[in-house]
Amino acid sequence: AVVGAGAPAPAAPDHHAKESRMTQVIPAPVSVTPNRHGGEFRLTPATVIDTDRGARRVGEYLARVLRPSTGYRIPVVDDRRHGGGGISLELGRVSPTLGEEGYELEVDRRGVEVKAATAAGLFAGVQTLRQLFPARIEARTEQRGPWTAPAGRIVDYPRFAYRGAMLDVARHFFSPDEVKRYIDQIALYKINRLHLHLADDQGWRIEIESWPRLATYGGSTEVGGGPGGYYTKAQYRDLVAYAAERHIEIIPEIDMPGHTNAALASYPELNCNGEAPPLYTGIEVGFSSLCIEKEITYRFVEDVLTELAELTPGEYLHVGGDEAQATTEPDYLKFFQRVLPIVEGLGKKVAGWHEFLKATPSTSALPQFWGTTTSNALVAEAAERGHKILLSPANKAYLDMKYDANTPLGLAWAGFTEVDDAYAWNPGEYVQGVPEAAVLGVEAPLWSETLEVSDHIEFMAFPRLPAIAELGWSPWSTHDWESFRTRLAAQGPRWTELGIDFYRSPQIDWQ
Ligand code: TNX
Repeated sequence: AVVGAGAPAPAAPDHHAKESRMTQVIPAPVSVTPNRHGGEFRLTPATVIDTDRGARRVGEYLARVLRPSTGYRIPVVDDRRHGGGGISLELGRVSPTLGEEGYELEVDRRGVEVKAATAAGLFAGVQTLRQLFPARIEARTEQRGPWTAPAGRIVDYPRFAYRGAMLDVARHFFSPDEVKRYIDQIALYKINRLHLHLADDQGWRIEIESWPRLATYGGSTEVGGGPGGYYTKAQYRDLVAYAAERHIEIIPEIDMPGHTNAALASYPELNCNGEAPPLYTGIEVGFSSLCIEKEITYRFVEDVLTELAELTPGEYLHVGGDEAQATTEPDYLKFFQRVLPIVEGLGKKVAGWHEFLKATPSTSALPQFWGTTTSNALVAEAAERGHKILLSPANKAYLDMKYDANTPLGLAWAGFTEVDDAYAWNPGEYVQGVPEAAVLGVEAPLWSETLEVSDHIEFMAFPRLPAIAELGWSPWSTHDWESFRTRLAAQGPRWTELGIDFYRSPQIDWQ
Protein backbone atom coordinates (compact mmCIF):
# COMPACT_ATOMS: atom_id res chain seq x y z
CA ALA A 1 0.00 0.00 0.00
CA VAL A 2 1.10 3.53 -0.65
CA VAL A 3 1.47 5.55 2.50
CA GLY A 4 0.80 9.27 2.05
CA ALA A 5 3.99 11.27 1.78
CA GLY A 6 5.14 12.51 5.14
CA ALA A 7 2.37 10.73 7.01
CA PRO A 8 3.68 8.99 10.10
CA ALA A 9 3.31 5.24 9.92
CA PRO A 10 0.31 4.17 11.98
CA ALA A 11 1.25 2.62 15.28
CA ALA A 12 1.00 -1.13 15.03
CA PRO A 13 -1.93 -2.45 17.05
CA ASP A 14 -0.71 -4.33 20.06
CA HIS A 15 -1.66 -7.76 18.80
CA HIS A 16 0.57 -7.30 15.76
CA ALA A 17 3.55 -6.76 17.99
CA LYS A 18 2.69 -9.96 19.81
CA GLU A 19 2.10 -11.94 16.62
CA SER A 20 5.50 -10.96 15.44
CA ARG A 21 6.98 -12.04 18.77
CA MET A 22 5.91 -15.54 17.82
CA THR A 23 8.05 -15.40 14.70
CA GLN A 24 11.04 -13.78 16.40
CA VAL A 25 12.38 -16.89 18.05
CA ILE A 26 16.04 -17.94 17.74
CA PRO A 27 16.79 -20.64 16.66
CA ALA A 28 13.94 -20.48 14.11
CA PRO A 29 11.45 -23.26 14.88
CA VAL A 30 10.42 -25.84 12.32
CA SER A 31 6.89 -24.45 12.17
CA VAL A 32 5.19 -21.44 13.70
CA THR A 33 1.46 -20.87 13.34
CA PRO A 34 0.19 -17.70 14.99
CA ASN A 35 -3.49 -17.88 15.90
CA ARG A 36 -5.37 -16.25 13.01
CA HIS A 37 -7.73 -14.53 15.39
CA GLY A 38 -5.02 -13.13 17.61
CA GLY A 39 -5.43 -13.61 21.31
CA GLU A 40 -2.87 -14.07 23.99
CA PHE A 41 -2.05 -15.83 27.22
CA ARG A 42 -1.35 -13.69 30.23
CA LEU A 43 0.66 -14.59 33.33
CA THR A 44 -1.14 -13.52 36.49
CA PRO A 45 -0.42 -13.75 40.21
CA ALA A 46 -2.46 -16.99 40.09
CA THR A 47 -0.42 -18.70 37.36
CA VAL A 48 0.76 -22.19 38.17
CA ILE A 49 3.27 -24.42 36.38
CA ASP A 50 1.88 -27.91 36.14
CA THR A 51 4.42 -30.63 35.39
CA ASP A 52 4.61 -34.37 35.10
CA ARG A 53 6.76 -35.90 37.76
CA GLY A 54 9.60 -36.55 35.30
CA ALA A 55 9.60 -32.91 34.24
CA ARG A 56 9.57 -31.34 37.67
CA ARG A 57 13.07 -29.87 37.29
CA VAL A 58 12.14 -28.25 33.99
CA GLY A 59 9.15 -26.71 35.74
CA GLU A 60 11.33 -25.39 38.55
CA TYR A 61 13.76 -23.98 36.03
CA LEU A 62 10.97 -22.12 34.20
CA ALA A 63 9.59 -20.82 37.50
CA ARG A 64 13.03 -19.46 38.39
CA VAL A 65 13.08 -17.58 35.08
CA LEU A 66 9.59 -16.11 35.55
CA ARG A 67 9.46 -15.25 39.26
CA PRO A 68 11.95 -12.37 39.65
CA SER A 69 10.54 -10.13 36.88
CA THR A 70 6.85 -10.85 37.46
CA GLY A 71 7.06 -10.97 41.23
CA TYR A 72 4.47 -13.77 41.08
CA ARG A 73 4.69 -16.91 43.19
CA ILE A 74 4.33 -19.30 40.26
CA PRO A 75 4.18 -22.56 42.20
CA VAL A 76 5.24 -25.75 40.45
CA VAL A 77 2.71 -28.50 40.97
CA ASP A 78 2.34 -31.99 39.57
CA ASP A 79 -1.36 -32.17 39.93
CA ARG A 80 -3.53 -32.19 36.83
CA ARG A 81 -6.60 -31.52 38.98
CA HIS A 82 -5.84 -27.95 39.82
CA GLY A 83 -8.08 -26.96 36.94
CA GLY A 84 -5.79 -25.58 34.26
CA GLY A 85 -5.27 -21.99 33.40
CA GLY A 86 -1.54 -22.11 33.68
CA ILE A 87 1.54 -23.46 32.02
CA SER A 88 1.58 -27.18 31.61
CA LEU A 89 4.69 -29.20 30.80
CA GLU A 90 3.67 -32.64 29.68
CA LEU A 91 5.76 -35.70 29.03
CA GLY A 92 4.03 -38.15 26.80
CA ARG A 93 3.19 -39.44 23.41
CA VAL A 94 4.00 -36.95 20.69
CA SER A 95 4.66 -37.38 17.00
CA PRO A 96 7.82 -39.47 16.48
CA THR A 97 9.15 -36.81 14.11
CA LEU A 98 9.83 -34.67 17.20
CA GLY A 99 12.54 -37.11 18.26
CA GLU A 100 14.36 -36.87 21.58
CA GLU A 101 14.60 -33.09 21.79
CA GLY A 102 11.55 -31.83 19.90
CA TYR A 103 8.43 -30.29 21.42
CA GLU A 104 5.02 -28.89 20.63
CA LEU A 105 4.03 -25.59 22.17
CA GLU A 106 0.46 -24.37 22.18
CA VAL A 107 -0.56 -20.99 23.53
CA ASP A 108 -4.15 -19.86 23.88
CA ARG A 109 -6.12 -17.58 26.17
CA ARG A 110 -6.44 -20.25 28.84
CA GLY A 111 -2.92 -21.45 29.04
CA VAL A 112 0.32 -22.70 27.62
CA GLU A 113 0.92 -26.35 26.92
CA VAL A 114 4.35 -27.76 26.11
CA LYS A 115 4.49 -31.43 25.17
CA ALA A 116 7.49 -33.60 24.47
CA ALA A 117 8.71 -37.17 24.73
CA THR A 118 11.56 -36.23 27.07
CA ALA A 119 12.52 -33.62 29.64
CA ALA A 120 15.10 -32.37 27.11
CA GLY A 121 12.28 -31.63 24.68
CA LEU A 122 10.29 -29.77 27.34
CA PHE A 123 13.41 -27.80 28.22
CA ALA A 124 13.83 -26.77 24.58
CA GLY A 125 10.16 -25.74 24.51
CA VAL A 126 10.68 -23.66 27.64
CA GLN A 127 13.50 -21.76 25.91
CA THR A 128 11.10 -20.92 23.08
CA LEU A 129 8.39 -19.90 25.53
CA ARG A 130 10.73 -17.41 27.23
CA GLN A 131 11.14 -15.63 23.93
CA LEU A 132 7.37 -15.31 23.47
CA PHE A 133 7.08 -13.11 26.55
CA PRO A 134 8.27 -9.47 26.51
CA ALA A 135 12.03 -8.98 26.85
CA ARG A 136 11.70 -7.66 30.38
CA ILE A 137 10.58 -11.13 31.51
CA GLU A 138 14.34 -11.75 31.69
CA ALA A 139 14.88 -8.99 34.26
CA ARG A 140 16.16 -10.12 37.64
CA THR A 141 14.12 -7.48 39.48
CA GLU A 142 10.37 -6.93 39.55
CA GLN A 143 8.94 -5.18 36.47
CA ARG A 144 5.51 -4.07 35.37
CA GLY A 145 3.41 -6.38 33.21
CA PRO A 146 1.37 -7.17 31.30
CA TRP A 147 3.04 -10.54 30.79
CA THR A 148 1.53 -11.76 27.57
CA ALA A 149 2.52 -14.42 25.07
CA PRO A 150 0.84 -14.52 21.64
CA ALA A 151 -1.58 -17.35 20.91
CA GLY A 152 -0.53 -19.92 18.37
CA ARG A 153 1.25 -23.18 17.87
CA ILE A 154 4.89 -24.12 17.39
CA VAL A 155 6.17 -27.54 16.38
CA ASP A 156 9.91 -27.86 16.61
CA TYR A 157 12.84 -30.28 16.63
CA PRO A 158 16.55 -30.02 15.89
CA ARG A 159 18.31 -30.53 12.57
CA PHE A 160 21.50 -31.85 14.21
CA ALA A 161 22.03 -33.86 17.40
CA TYR A 162 25.14 -31.98 18.52
CA ARG A 163 24.90 -28.22 19.02
CA GLY A 164 27.96 -27.18 20.90
CA ALA A 165 29.89 -24.37 22.43
CA MET A 166 33.50 -24.63 23.56
CA LEU A 167 35.17 -22.57 26.25
CA ASP A 168 38.94 -22.42 26.62
CA VAL A 169 39.51 -22.22 30.37
CA ALA A 170 43.23 -22.99 29.94
CA ARG A 171 44.60 -19.80 28.37
CA HIS A 172 42.67 -17.77 30.90
CA PHE A 173 40.96 -19.48 33.80
CA PHE A 174 37.25 -18.89 34.29
CA SER A 175 35.74 -19.52 37.71
CA PRO A 176 32.90 -22.03 38.18
CA ASP A 177 30.47 -19.09 38.45
CA GLU A 178 31.69 -17.64 35.17
CA VAL A 179 31.26 -21.01 33.47
CA LYS A 180 27.76 -21.35 34.93
CA ARG A 181 26.89 -17.92 33.61
CA TYR A 182 27.92 -19.02 30.12
CA ILE A 183 25.97 -22.28 30.51
CA ASP A 184 22.83 -20.27 31.29
CA GLN A 185 23.39 -18.09 28.26
CA ILE A 186 24.00 -20.89 25.76
CA ALA A 187 21.02 -22.88 27.08
CA LEU A 188 18.76 -20.08 25.84
CA TYR A 189 19.69 -20.99 22.26
CA LYS A 190 19.23 -24.76 22.66
CA ILE A 191 22.94 -25.54 22.78
CA ASN A 192 23.23 -29.06 24.22
CA ARG A 193 27.01 -29.64 24.49
CA LEU A 194 29.68 -27.64 26.29
CA HIS A 195 33.23 -28.65 25.42
CA LEU A 196 35.69 -27.45 28.06
CA HIS A 197 39.30 -27.07 26.91
CA LEU A 198 40.82 -28.01 30.29
CA ALA A 199 44.53 -28.10 29.60
CA ASP A 200 46.96 -26.30 27.36
CA ASP A 201 50.48 -24.85 27.46
CA GLN A 202 49.42 -22.04 29.79
CA GLY A 203 47.42 -23.96 32.35
CA TRP A 204 46.03 -27.22 33.69
CA ARG A 205 42.55 -26.62 35.09
CA ILE A 206 41.28 -29.88 36.59
CA GLU A 207 42.34 -31.62 39.77
CA ILE A 208 43.91 -35.03 39.09
CA GLU A 209 44.55 -36.87 42.35
CA SER A 210 47.20 -39.21 40.99
CA TRP A 211 49.22 -36.30 39.54
CA PRO A 212 48.39 -33.46 41.94
CA ARG A 213 50.97 -30.94 40.71
CA LEU A 214 49.17 -30.69 37.36
CA ALA A 215 46.56 -28.48 38.99
CA THR A 216 48.43 -26.97 41.92
CA TYR A 217 51.49 -25.98 39.91
CA GLY A 218 50.42 -26.37 36.25
CA GLY A 219 47.25 -24.43 37.02
CA SER A 220 48.95 -21.65 38.93
CA THR A 221 49.12 -19.09 36.14
CA GLU A 222 47.63 -18.13 32.77
CA VAL A 223 48.26 -15.94 29.72
CA GLY A 224 49.71 -12.67 30.91
CA GLY A 225 50.96 -14.17 34.19
CA GLY A 226 47.78 -13.83 36.28
CA PRO A 227 47.01 -16.29 39.07
CA GLY A 228 45.19 -18.90 36.95
CA GLY A 229 43.26 -21.51 38.88
CA TYR A 230 41.73 -24.96 38.55
CA TYR A 231 38.53 -26.83 39.34
CA THR A 232 38.55 -29.23 42.25
CA LYS A 233 36.76 -32.47 41.52
CA ALA A 234 33.82 -31.31 43.64
CA GLN A 235 33.60 -28.05 41.68
CA TYR A 236 33.84 -29.89 38.39
CA ARG A 237 31.12 -32.37 39.38
CA ASP A 238 28.96 -29.43 40.34
CA LEU A 239 29.51 -27.88 36.89
CA VAL A 240 28.58 -31.16 35.21
CA ALA A 241 25.38 -31.30 37.28
CA TYR A 242 24.58 -27.64 36.61
CA ALA A 243 24.96 -28.20 32.89
CA ALA A 244 22.93 -31.42 33.02
CA GLU A 245 20.05 -29.61 34.67
CA ARG A 246 20.07 -27.39 31.57
CA HIS A 247 20.26 -30.45 29.31
CA ILE A 248 23.84 -29.69 28.37
CA GLU A 249 26.48 -32.42 28.35
CA ILE A 250 30.00 -31.38 29.23
CA ILE A 251 32.76 -32.77 27.04
CA PRO A 252 36.13 -32.47 28.75
CA GLU A 253 39.26 -31.99 26.66
CA ILE A 254 42.82 -32.69 27.66
CA ASP A 255 44.87 -31.60 24.67
CA MET A 256 47.78 -33.92 23.75
CA PRO A 257 50.50 -34.65 22.71
CA GLY A 258 51.08 -30.94 21.93
CA HIS A 259 49.68 -28.03 23.94
CA THR A 260 51.09 -29.74 27.04
CA ASN A 261 53.58 -27.28 28.53
CA ALA A 262 51.64 -26.95 31.79
CA ALA A 263 51.91 -30.73 32.36
CA LEU A 264 55.57 -30.84 31.25
CA ALA A 265 56.36 -27.99 33.65
CA SER A 266 54.66 -29.83 36.52
CA TYR A 267 56.47 -33.17 36.15
CA PRO A 268 60.06 -33.30 34.86
CA GLU A 269 59.77 -37.05 34.20
CA LEU A 270 57.27 -36.38 31.38
CA ASN A 271 60.03 -34.63 29.39
CA CYS A 272 62.39 -36.63 27.16
CA ASN A 273 65.36 -34.84 28.75
CA GLY A 274 63.96 -35.19 32.26
CA GLU A 275 63.93 -31.44 32.79
CA ALA A 276 60.79 -29.43 33.46
CA PRO A 277 60.40 -26.31 31.32
CA PRO A 278 59.16 -23.13 33.00
CA LEU A 279 55.48 -22.31 33.10
CA TYR A 280 54.39 -20.43 29.99
CA THR A 281 52.25 -17.30 29.87
CA GLY A 282 52.53 -16.23 26.21
CA ILE A 283 50.21 -17.09 23.30
CA GLU A 284 52.42 -19.03 20.88
CA VAL A 285 51.26 -22.50 19.86
CA GLY A 286 52.99 -25.66 18.64
CA PHE A 287 56.13 -25.77 20.80
CA SER A 288 55.40 -28.50 23.37
CA SER A 289 55.08 -32.28 23.17
CA LEU A 290 54.71 -35.16 25.57
CA CYS A 291 57.66 -37.57 25.29
CA ILE A 292 56.44 -40.25 22.90
CA GLU A 293 59.04 -42.93 23.66
CA LYS A 294 58.74 -42.86 27.45
CA GLU A 295 56.48 -45.44 29.06
CA ILE A 296 55.59 -43.02 31.85
CA THR A 297 53.82 -40.84 29.27
CA TYR A 298 51.20 -43.53 28.80
CA ARG A 299 50.80 -44.14 32.51
CA PHE A 300 50.23 -40.39 32.84
CA VAL A 301 47.66 -40.35 30.02
CA GLU A 302 45.87 -43.39 31.41
CA ASP A 303 45.74 -41.98 34.95
CA VAL A 304 44.45 -38.62 33.76
CA LEU A 305 41.84 -40.06 31.42
CA THR A 306 40.70 -42.57 34.04
CA GLU A 307 40.02 -39.81 36.56
CA LEU A 308 38.41 -37.67 33.87
CA ALA A 309 36.14 -40.54 32.79
CA GLU A 310 35.00 -40.92 36.40
CA LEU A 311 33.95 -37.28 36.36
CA THR A 312 32.16 -37.60 33.04
CA PRO A 313 28.67 -39.06 32.68
CA GLY A 314 28.68 -37.98 29.03
CA GLU A 315 29.78 -40.19 26.16
CA TYR A 316 32.93 -38.39 24.97
CA LEU A 317 36.45 -37.62 26.13
CA HIS A 318 38.24 -35.12 23.87
CA VAL A 319 41.97 -35.76 23.43
CA GLY A 320 42.90 -32.69 21.39
CA GLY A 321 45.56 -33.66 18.89
CA ASP A 322 45.80 -30.25 17.19
CA GLU A 323 48.87 -28.32 16.12
CA ALA A 324 51.36 -30.96 17.25
CA GLN A 325 54.21 -29.19 15.47
CA ALA A 326 56.71 -30.30 18.11
CA THR A 327 55.88 -33.99 17.57
CA THR A 328 57.17 -35.83 14.48
CA GLU A 329 54.56 -37.45 12.26
CA PRO A 330 55.60 -41.05 13.13
CA ASP A 331 55.62 -40.14 16.83
CA TYR A 332 52.16 -38.57 16.53
CA LEU A 333 50.79 -41.80 15.05
CA LYS A 334 52.57 -43.94 17.64
CA PHE A 335 51.15 -41.75 20.39
CA PHE A 336 47.53 -41.97 19.31
CA GLN A 337 47.79 -45.67 18.56
CA ARG A 338 48.54 -46.07 22.27
CA VAL A 339 46.05 -43.48 23.52
CA LEU A 340 42.94 -44.32 21.49
CA PRO A 341 42.55 -47.81 23.04
CA ILE A 342 42.90 -46.25 26.50
CA VAL A 343 39.80 -44.14 25.90
CA GLU A 344 37.87 -47.10 24.51
CA GLY A 345 38.93 -49.15 27.52
CA LEU A 346 37.29 -46.54 29.73
CA GLY A 347 34.00 -47.05 27.93
CA LYS A 348 34.08 -43.61 26.33
CA LYS A 349 34.05 -42.45 22.76
CA VAL A 350 36.96 -40.34 21.69
CA ALA A 351 36.68 -36.87 20.19
CA GLY A 352 39.63 -34.98 18.76
CA TRP A 353 40.61 -32.11 16.50
CA HIS A 354 40.50 -33.41 12.92
CA GLU A 355 44.29 -33.96 12.64
CA PHE A 356 43.92 -37.02 14.87
CA LEU A 357 42.31 -38.79 11.90
CA LYS A 358 45.88 -39.39 10.72
CA ALA A 359 46.00 -42.11 13.36
CA THR A 360 42.87 -43.76 11.81
CA PRO A 361 40.73 -44.07 14.92
CA SER A 362 37.69 -46.35 14.77
CA THR A 363 34.56 -44.87 13.21
CA SER A 364 32.99 -44.25 16.62
CA ALA A 365 35.60 -41.48 17.07
CA LEU A 366 34.39 -37.94 16.51
CA PRO A 367 36.64 -35.66 14.43
CA GLN A 368 36.14 -31.95 14.98
CA PHE A 369 36.89 -30.06 11.78
CA TRP A 370 38.44 -26.65 12.41
CA GLY A 371 39.88 -25.81 9.00
CA THR A 372 39.40 -22.60 7.05
CA THR A 373 38.80 -24.20 3.66
CA THR A 374 35.93 -26.35 2.49
CA SER A 375 38.02 -29.21 1.26
CA ASN A 376 39.92 -31.50 3.57
CA ALA A 377 40.94 -34.96 2.40
CA LEU A 378 41.31 -36.45 5.90
CA VAL A 379 37.83 -35.35 6.89
CA ALA A 380 36.19 -36.37 3.60
CA GLU A 381 37.78 -39.83 3.80
CA ALA A 382 36.64 -40.17 7.40
CA ALA A 383 33.06 -39.35 6.40
CA GLU A 384 33.36 -41.92 3.63
CA ARG A 385 34.52 -44.56 6.15
CA GLY A 386 31.47 -43.83 8.31
CA HIS A 387 32.63 -41.24 10.85
CA LYS A 388 30.22 -38.58 11.94
CA ILE A 389 31.89 -35.17 11.74
CA LEU A 390 31.61 -32.18 14.07
CA LEU A 391 31.96 -28.86 12.26
CA SER A 392 33.79 -25.86 13.70
CA PRO A 393 35.22 -24.10 10.64
CA ALA A 394 37.50 -21.47 12.14
CA ASN A 395 36.52 -18.70 9.72
CA LYS A 396 32.81 -19.20 10.52
CA ALA A 397 32.40 -20.70 13.97
CA TYR A 398 35.40 -19.45 15.98
CA LEU A 399 33.95 -16.95 18.40
CA ASP A 400 37.41 -15.62 19.25
CA MET A 401 37.91 -14.15 15.79
CA LYS A 402 37.59 -10.37 15.69
CA TYR A 403 34.42 -8.99 14.10
CA ASP A 404 36.42 -6.37 12.23
CA ALA A 405 39.70 -4.46 12.46
CA ASN A 406 38.41 -2.38 15.37
CA THR A 407 37.39 -5.24 17.65
CA PRO A 408 39.38 -4.72 20.86
CA LEU A 409 39.46 -8.42 21.79
CA GLY A 410 40.18 -11.61 19.91
CA LEU A 411 42.51 -12.86 17.21
CA ALA A 412 42.33 -12.59 13.45
CA TRP A 413 44.31 -15.50 11.99
CA ALA A 414 41.19 -17.01 10.38
CA GLY A 415 39.94 -13.59 9.21
CA PHE A 416 37.42 -11.13 10.56
CA THR A 417 34.04 -12.73 11.22
CA GLU A 418 31.02 -10.46 11.23
CA VAL A 419 27.57 -11.79 12.13
CA ASP A 420 26.68 -12.46 8.49
CA ASP A 421 29.88 -14.48 8.00
CA ALA A 422 29.10 -16.60 11.04
CA TYR A 423 25.57 -17.20 9.71
CA ALA A 424 26.31 -17.73 6.00
CA TRP A 425 27.15 -21.40 5.65
CA ASN A 426 25.24 -24.63 5.43
CA PRO A 427 26.67 -27.33 7.71
CA GLY A 428 24.90 -29.99 5.62
CA GLU A 429 26.93 -29.18 2.53
CA TYR A 430 29.93 -27.24 3.71
CA VAL A 431 32.92 -29.56 3.59
CA GLN A 432 33.37 -31.39 0.29
CA GLY A 433 32.59 -35.07 0.71
CA VAL A 434 30.80 -34.52 4.02
CA PRO A 435 27.08 -34.78 3.28
CA GLU A 436 24.42 -33.81 5.80
CA ALA A 437 24.02 -37.43 6.94
CA ALA A 438 27.69 -37.48 8.00
CA VAL A 439 27.38 -34.32 10.10
CA LEU A 440 26.81 -34.83 13.81
CA GLY A 441 26.50 -31.12 14.33
CA VAL A 442 28.24 -27.81 14.87
CA GLU A 443 30.30 -26.29 17.64
CA ALA A 444 31.35 -22.70 18.28
CA PRO A 445 34.74 -22.64 20.04
CA LEU A 446 35.80 -19.68 22.13
CA TRP A 447 39.58 -19.58 22.67
CA SER A 448 40.65 -17.30 25.46
CA GLU A 449 44.12 -15.95 24.71
CA THR A 450 42.65 -12.42 24.87
CA LEU A 451 39.62 -13.04 27.10
CA GLU A 452 39.76 -12.69 30.86
CA VAL A 453 36.28 -12.15 32.29
CA SER A 454 32.61 -12.91 31.54
CA ASP A 455 32.17 -9.56 29.82
CA HIS A 456 34.79 -10.60 27.27
CA ILE A 457 33.15 -13.98 26.69
CA GLU A 458 29.81 -12.26 26.11
CA PHE A 459 31.17 -9.64 23.75
CA MET A 460 32.62 -12.32 21.48
CA ALA A 461 29.81 -14.88 21.78
CA PHE A 462 26.89 -12.48 21.30
CA PRO A 463 25.58 -12.21 18.67
CA ARG A 464 27.55 -14.94 16.87
CA LEU A 465 26.76 -17.85 19.15
CA PRO A 466 23.02 -17.57 18.31
CA ALA A 467 23.98 -17.70 14.61
CA ILE A 468 25.82 -20.99 15.06
CA ALA A 469 23.06 -22.28 17.33
CA GLU A 470 20.50 -21.61 14.60
CA LEU A 471 22.63 -23.43 12.01
CA GLY A 472 22.68 -26.41 14.35
CA TRP A 473 19.00 -26.44 15.26
CA SER A 474 16.85 -24.93 12.52
CA PRO A 475 15.89 -26.58 9.24
CA TRP A 476 17.79 -25.16 6.30
CA SER A 477 14.45 -24.10 4.77
CA THR A 478 14.20 -21.39 7.45
CA HIS A 479 17.66 -20.01 6.69
CA ASP A 480 17.32 -16.37 5.75
CA TRP A 481 19.67 -13.53 6.62
CA GLU A 482 16.98 -10.81 6.60
CA SER A 483 14.79 -12.84 8.90
CA PHE A 484 17.73 -13.70 11.13
CA ARG A 485 18.90 -10.12 11.50
CA THR A 486 15.38 -9.00 12.42
CA ARG A 487 15.06 -11.75 14.99
CA LEU A 488 18.52 -11.01 16.32
CA ALA A 489 17.59 -7.36 16.81
CA ALA A 490 14.77 -8.49 19.09
CA GLN A 491 17.24 -10.40 21.26
CA GLY A 492 19.13 -7.21 22.15
CA PRO A 493 16.72 -6.06 24.88
CA ARG A 494 16.72 -9.57 26.33
CA TRP A 495 20.50 -9.55 26.56
CA THR A 496 20.38 -6.15 28.18
CA GLU A 497 18.00 -7.50 30.83
CA LEU A 498 20.27 -10.49 31.35
CA GLY A 499 23.30 -8.25 31.72
CA ILE A 500 24.94 -9.73 28.62
CA ASP A 501 27.52 -7.32 27.29
CA PHE A 502 27.00 -8.00 23.57
CA TYR A 503 28.65 -6.58 20.46
CA ARG A 504 26.32 -4.10 18.76
CA SER A 505 27.14 -5.21 15.26
CA PRO A 506 26.39 -2.45 12.71
CA GLN A 507 24.79 -5.16 10.55
CA ILE A 508 21.83 -5.34 12.94
CA ASP A 509 19.17 -2.65 13.55
CA TRP A 510 19.14 -3.21 17.29
CA GLN A 511 15.80 -2.58 19.02
C1 TNX B 1 44.00 -22.62 17.02
S1 TNX B 1 42.09 -24.49 16.32
C2 TNX B 1 44.03 -23.50 18.08
C3 TNX B 1 44.10 -22.98 19.44
C4 TNX B 1 44.12 -21.49 19.48
C5 TNX B 1 43.18 -20.94 18.44
C6 TNX B 1 43.06 -19.45 18.48
C7 TNX B 1 42.82 -25.36 17.28
C8 TNX B 1 42.33 -26.71 17.34
N1 TNX B 1 43.83 -24.85 17.97
O1 TNX B 1 45.21 -23.53 20.11
O2 TNX B 1 43.74 -21.07 20.75
O3 TNX B 1 43.63 -21.34 17.18
O4 TNX B 1 42.08 -19.01 17.60
